[in-house]
Parts: sequence; C-alpha cells; structure tokens
Amino acid sequence: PPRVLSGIQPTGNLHLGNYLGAIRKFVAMQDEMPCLFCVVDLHAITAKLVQDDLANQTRSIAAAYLAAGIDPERSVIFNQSRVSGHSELAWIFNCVARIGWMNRMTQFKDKAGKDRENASLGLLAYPSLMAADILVYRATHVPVGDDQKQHLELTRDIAIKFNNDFSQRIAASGLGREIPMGEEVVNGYFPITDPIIEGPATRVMSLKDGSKKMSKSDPSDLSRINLTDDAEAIARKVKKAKTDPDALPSETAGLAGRPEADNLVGIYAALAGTTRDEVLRQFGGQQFSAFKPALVDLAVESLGPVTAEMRRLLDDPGHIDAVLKSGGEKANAIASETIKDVKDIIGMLRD
Ligand code: AQP
Repeated sequence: PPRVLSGIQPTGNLHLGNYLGAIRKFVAMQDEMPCLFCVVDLHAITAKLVQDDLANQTRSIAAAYLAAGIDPERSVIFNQSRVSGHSELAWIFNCVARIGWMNRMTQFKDKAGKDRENASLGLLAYPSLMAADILVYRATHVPVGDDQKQHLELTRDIAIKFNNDFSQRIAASGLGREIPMGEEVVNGYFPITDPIIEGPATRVMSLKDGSKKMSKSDPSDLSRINLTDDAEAIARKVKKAKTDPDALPSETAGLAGRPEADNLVGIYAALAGTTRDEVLRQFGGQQFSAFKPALVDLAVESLGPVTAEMRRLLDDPGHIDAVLKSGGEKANAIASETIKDVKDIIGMLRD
C-alpha cells in the first residue's frame, strides 16, 4: 500500500529551501496517503558528532512540522533515534550496498571535502541509513528537494539488490509481494520508492549566489531566509538579494542564464502556489525594485503565521515531546514488523 516517509536533520535553522522543497510538500501529501515524518537525529551526527543542543534542535524541527500544518492525528511525527529499526536495517543495508555506490555520492564528496580519509564512516554510510529510514516502513513515496535525488536512486538500488539477492528466500518465506518496477511487476519484499520532486521550488538557491543552493551551513545569513526571521529581516534579505540589471521577462524562457532572477521568481511562484509563467504574466517587464517588495509581502504573509506558531509551540515543549513519543510508538509498531520479516528472510534466529 502507498505510504510516505520523509525527514529533516536537526542541524540548525530551517530555511525557505527546507520549507518549500520539503515541509510544504509534506503537508500536501497528508491528503494523498498515510504519512510518516521524522526528525533524523541519527543523520545529524554524521557530519559533526557533538551537536549543540540536539534535543532542542529536534523539538524545533517537530515544531516546524506542526506549525506548517502536519496533523499528528493523521500523520506520524517522531525522531529517528527512538525507533531502533532504522539502525538495525541500516546495518543490513550496509552489507547490501557496495562501497563504490557510496563513494559516488555527490553529497558525501561535498561534505567530506578534501580530507575524505578523515570523514566519519557514518557520513559515507549516510545514504544507507536514509534507505533504511524509508524502507523500514516500506514507504512508496518520498517528497524531498532536488538535492536528495541521488540518494533516492540509491535507495531504489538497495531495494532492487535485496529483492534480487534474496529472491528465493523471499518466495520460500511467503513474505514476498507484488512489487511494481517500471512496466513490470516482480515478486520481492521492498517497494521501489518514487521520489516526489516537483513544483517551482525543488532547489531554492542562495540569495547571494544563484549557483549555490540555499543551505543551513552557508556562513552568510544573508544567503537564506530562515523560518525564524521576522518581517524586518525578510525585507532586508530580499532587498539585498543579488539580481541583474534587466527587467523581468514576460516568459519563463527569458529566465535562462539569469539564475538569481529565476530563483526569486521560483520562490514567488512556490509561495503563491502558482507557476513561474503565471508570475511572469503578472510581473513581466517590471524592474526588481517593483518585484522585490511584492515578494517580501508574500513571504511575510506566508511565513509569519508559521514562525509565530513555532514560537508558541516551543514555549511549551511538553506538547512536542508528547507528539514525538506517541509518534515513536506508532512508527515502532510498523518498523518492528519489517525487522522481523527481514530477519526471517535472511535466516537469523529470533524470538
Ligand atoms: N535549497 C533547497 N531547496 C529545496 N529543498 C531543499 N532542501 C534542503 N535545501 C533545499 C530539502 O530539505 C529537506 C531537508 O534536508 P536535510 O535535513 O537533509 O538538510 P540539508 O539538505 O542538509 O539542508 P541544508 O540546508 O542544505 O543543510 P546543509 O547546509 O547541511 O547542506 C530535504 O528534502 C532537502 O532536499
């Protein structure tokens, strides 16, 4: 059956890219199918082991989920480390995946930098844990930003290899099911997950440099709009955002070769729930001096209520903690069934 899983790392302030590329899509997916959304605290320690206040960072992502409109009655909200199935399945996937697959991951190359020998083993194995996050719930759909595409392809490769390598045992155990794979349907255990990467803001770029994605780790705070920014900060950052001297084009094709303009139009379209074409029908021919204030108003109007609700929720962490605890129990009920099945398929003795 269809099911959504996605997550965000508790590694710093959430920004507009996380909001438009991920959180807003999570909210929309709730109307389509059952959803689980986690705060991936085990992922957070891969790049930097000792995190500042991991507990409160975790609460703050959960607060963003709730404030944006994820309903804990309908969707399961929890933090990853609470459900041991993620780590257990990740270990098994470490033995399914090949080192060469991990070495090819661009995120690993970026985050490890030049001194790769000194990166944590966890950073290299990050995509294997991510595959486990998804497949421990046999999730079929994963809404993410464009930067996660390669990791999702690897999740598919792990599922395919597991299904192939254990095909006879899966058939013999009776745990197999029909798995749609492209045009074909095969007998297997893990589904082949579909990434959901669509809309005008799958890759929100830095406000200072249209060739870099907006990111939590950019040293310049002016490069991003944080979910905690107030109206004044949003106005200042948009005003300072890099642009070019030309007016806005009247068609999307006119944005080619103008990455900063393309980015701001994409952000406007995503916030307004429309397309770049529609935005350009409205603003084509106008200067950025006219477009930027409209973008500020829209951003403040969309983000303001989310920020205010996040603050309110974080004033009383008791509610957030209760949501995460109850979500963890619900998630664990699903994950532990998968772990039992996987142990049976592999042939491990268990209670
Ligand atoms: N710029 C972005 N545009 C669209 N989507 C984005 N996402 C991240 N940046 C953008 C999406 O947000 C979700 C959470 O990602 P994560 O917790 O893995 O964080 P990240 O990708 O590590 O976020 P940052 O800000 O890019 O952190 P650093 O600076 O550490 O690299 C994912 O769905 C991601 O696609």
